[in-house]
Amino acid sequence: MKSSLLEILSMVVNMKRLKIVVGMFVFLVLLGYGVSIFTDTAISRGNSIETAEFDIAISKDGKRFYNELKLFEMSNFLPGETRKSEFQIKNRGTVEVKKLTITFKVRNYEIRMSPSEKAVDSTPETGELGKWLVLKAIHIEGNNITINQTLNTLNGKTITLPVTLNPRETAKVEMMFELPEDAGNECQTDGIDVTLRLDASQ
Ligand SMILES: [Ca+2]
Ligand SMILES: [Ca+2]
Repeated sequence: MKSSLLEILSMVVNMKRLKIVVGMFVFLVLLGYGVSIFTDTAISRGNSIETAEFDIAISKDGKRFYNELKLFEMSNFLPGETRKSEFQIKNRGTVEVKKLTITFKVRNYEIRMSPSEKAVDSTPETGELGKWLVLKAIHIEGNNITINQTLNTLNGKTITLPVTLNPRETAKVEMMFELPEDAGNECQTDGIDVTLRLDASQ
């Protein structure tokens, strides 16, 4: 009696399952029929977005350009003398350089203490040339920027160069240095190490 009741119950459950399965089948078939209309798809492959190349380089003669290059070495500089350093900047990238700046980093040093220097210079470890040596001006592509500041004053300063550079274009730069006539013996046999950093931006 008990087992036949269980059999009936199990049949009822199976019937319900069957109904659900059949119902789902009918639903899916109907759904299939429902989307059976004209369709079309368009595909676009191989799209890409790449960034531009931003690259400036410097050269002394305009033949080969480098990311890092020593531009000048001036020795035996005398009071009253003016000297020029020339170099070129090139836009090696793929976009226009709209802003170009030059930043100075200056370090003074003593080469040695000459006898006449010893009399007036009490700091054998620290050079004094940067107190006297003046960057008079920067010429760049026909523009003249008057600077008239000592190298010590320029240390850490950034100057904007009034030039724009299209891709592959170069600009000629001249820097005029002067050691004033009244530069005294304290800067005899002194030296300055100058690092120039050029920054380009859009
Ligand atoms: Ca000194
Ligand atoms: Ca000195």
